[in-house]
Parts: sequence; structure tokens; C-alpha cells
Amino acid sequence: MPDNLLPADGEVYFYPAFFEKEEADLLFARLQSRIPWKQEPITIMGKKIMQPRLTALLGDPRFPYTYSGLKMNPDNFTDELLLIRERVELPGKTTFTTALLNFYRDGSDSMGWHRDNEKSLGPDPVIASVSFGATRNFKLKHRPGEHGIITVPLTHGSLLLMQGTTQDYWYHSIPKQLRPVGPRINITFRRIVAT
Ligand SMILES: O=C(O)CCC(=O)C(=O)O
Ligand SMILES: [Mn+2]
Repeated sequence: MPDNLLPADGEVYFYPAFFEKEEADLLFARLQSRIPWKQEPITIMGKKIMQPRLTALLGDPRFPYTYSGLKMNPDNFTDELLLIRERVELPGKTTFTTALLNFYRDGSDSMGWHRDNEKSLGPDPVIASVSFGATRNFKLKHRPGEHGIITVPLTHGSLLLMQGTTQDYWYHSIPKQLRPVGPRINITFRRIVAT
């Protein structure tokens, strides 16, 4: 088990090469071509805006997933997603119903500060985040503000686990970056416990 990256109020574990390079290359190519990527609008502070990235939701069709005013109905898991889920359930010590996928086309695609604290995930959710493609910086910011910002470069084939009280006390984001960067796919596996 790697060390906890957080100084307090939650647990974040990072496995830099959870998938070997060859397997990660193959999974990136398959996901890029087979997932029905879409750009969809969300509502932030009453304003409807397009998300600065492409997304998809896969998983148990009984559980739609809603965030930032966007209700997504999942498509069934593909073979690749079933394989990846099986691999991350072991270190995550849980089962996952749903995967939210994000495709960052280049450095101008991003994800703003947020917490994965939707009621449907229940208290203290375990979230398994798998990355393929270009390395992007993942930032964590303590909500009470007593700790500095933590930066984790999420490498090709890596796994980041967030658990415990992380989603109560820490925001996370993928900032835009000016330095040219290739495409990146991120998958966050979640367990929906209520609708
Ligand atoms: O792309 C990432 O690494 C973060 C994705 C994320 O935070 C989310 O989907 O909620
Ligand atoms: Mn998130």
C-alpha cells in the first residue's frame, strides 16, 4: 500500500504504473475509438455552459448519475471497462456500479474545483481514478484551508484512490495548462448506493 498523500482529513493513494505501458497503450486506443464521447452542458451558478472536455457515463443502467444539473443515463460497460473495473476493485476494496469518463483533448480542456460528494454516493465514498494518455496535474485543496495545495501528476496507466473523508474536506481539479499536451482519458469508478 502506498503512503497517504493527504496530511489530514482524508486518504489518497497513488499507484503510478498500475497498468503496464503496453496494456495502457492498448486501453487508451480502444477507449478513444469505442466510447461515444460527447460534449454536454452543465449548470454552474445558474448559468448553462459547455463542459471544457468530452464525457461519457457507463455502468449499471438502473442508476442514472446527476452532477451540476446534468443527468446522465449510463450505457452498459464495454469489455475494456469491465476489465479495468475488475482490476481496481481489489485495491479499492469495494465494488463499483458506475464509471464517469472524461476525455481531455488538449491543455485547454480541464475540470474545475469540485468534490465528488453527490448524495447518491453515500458517506465517505471510495473513488478509483484511472488515467491513460498524456500526464496532467491533479490538484487537491483543503476546504478549511489549513494545508497547501497538493499536486499529483497523473501518469499513463496510473491509479489514484480517494477514500475516507476526502470528499468532505478536499476539493480537486485538473487545471488548464499552456504547455502543449496530448490527449488524456480519465475514468472515475464510483459506487452508487441511492438514487
Ligand atoms: O480527470 C481527472 O483526473 C479528474 C476527474 C474527476 O475529478 C471527476 O470525474 O470527477
Ligand atoms: Mn472528481
